[in-house]
Amino acid sequence: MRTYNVAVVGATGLVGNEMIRILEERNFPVNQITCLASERSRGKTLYFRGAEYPVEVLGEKSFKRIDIGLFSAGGSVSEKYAPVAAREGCVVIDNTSAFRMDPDCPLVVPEVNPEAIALYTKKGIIANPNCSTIQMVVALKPIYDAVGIRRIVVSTYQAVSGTGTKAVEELIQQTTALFNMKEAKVQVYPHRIAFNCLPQIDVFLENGYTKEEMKMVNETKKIMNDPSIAVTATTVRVPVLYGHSESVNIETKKKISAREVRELLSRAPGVKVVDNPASKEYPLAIDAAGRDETFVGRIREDESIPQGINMWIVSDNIRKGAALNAIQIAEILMRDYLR
Ligand code: NAP
Ligand code: 3JN
Repeated sequence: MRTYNVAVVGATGLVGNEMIRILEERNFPVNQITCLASERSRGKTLYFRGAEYPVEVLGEKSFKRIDIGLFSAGGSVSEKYAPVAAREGCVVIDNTSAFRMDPDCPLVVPEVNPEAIALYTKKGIIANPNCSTIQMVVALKPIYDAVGIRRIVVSTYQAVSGTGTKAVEELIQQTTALFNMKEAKVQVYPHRIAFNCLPQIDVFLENGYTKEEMKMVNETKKIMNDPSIAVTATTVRVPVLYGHSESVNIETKKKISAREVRELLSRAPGVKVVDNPASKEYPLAIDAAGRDETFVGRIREDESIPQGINMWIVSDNIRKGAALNAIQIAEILMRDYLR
């Protein structure tokens, strides 16, 4: 069986660390792992399969003899180094927004559009969608295939881990400080996140939406390969450590009942239905953390329109929302394209 040289760019970050863990968990056929980060990480080490690896500083020469590059060190790093890696023959799976809307780069969620991976030969770069988009399309694709979707209205409740290591530390620091009657320092977000909700994720755009909201709109249309779906999003940061939750309302093209949606989703890849209101069972971020599935519950008909469904979708934003999705892409890549 062929094995692969894999580089993880941003290996010391929340997403990069999870990638290394998942490569090990899923027994990905790694020949050699290269852990790359910035100057700040010089001298650090990381563990893979019980062995210790030095963190190397990312540079122009980092991709010689690398087969697969898993990038999660921010958009500007990807813009600069993904093409460098691709020129060396490394296939890049990029977790940032740098190439998501590039028509020559596939934007892939394995449960939804695995066939799109074939386009990777154009630039050697495959884009991983935004975490909030991934979990939503995993749950919506079976419904789209069954009855069509005319419109999606989504509101998100996003965990601080989506912003990275410093944001996780900030929520813990602020919560601890407030319990001890001390000052809660505000550094990462524009306002205090502890005991609060912030209706702003990423920067505001001219249309009044945030960049995160427009990522959900544009990425959903590209992944579903249907620019006619109407999508509107409100993205909110909440004081949760891991697990993004979403309230999703859809208008379908043909009528579908809540029971039929439950049945469809109970057979859908990557989805777990948790929907038992009588015993107060519905998806919770604290239960989704550390898990691979996208959890769906509170499935009910929208009684305000003839063909509407409401649901609550929860997933681990660092696993399915980032690292796991990227490695699932790599698994298809090696199985169908790199042999
Ligand atoms: P994080 O915990 O803050 O980690 C950032 C990582 O990037 C660290 O390894 C850091 O290395 C590295 N890095 C930063 N600047 C660099 C540079 N100039 N050269 C080389 N390495 C550099 O952040 P994270 O949560 O892991 O997220 C990282 C990125 O992944 C985000 O910026 C975003 O683009 C993407 N992301 C995507 C999703 C998604 O929705 N699919 C979700 C989360 C994150 P040092 O430790 O040396 O600073
Ligand atoms: O905030 C979240 O919950 C997800 C954040 C994702 C993110 C954070 C910084 C930069 C992204 C992304 O993946 O869209 C980016 C980016 O690459 O633009």
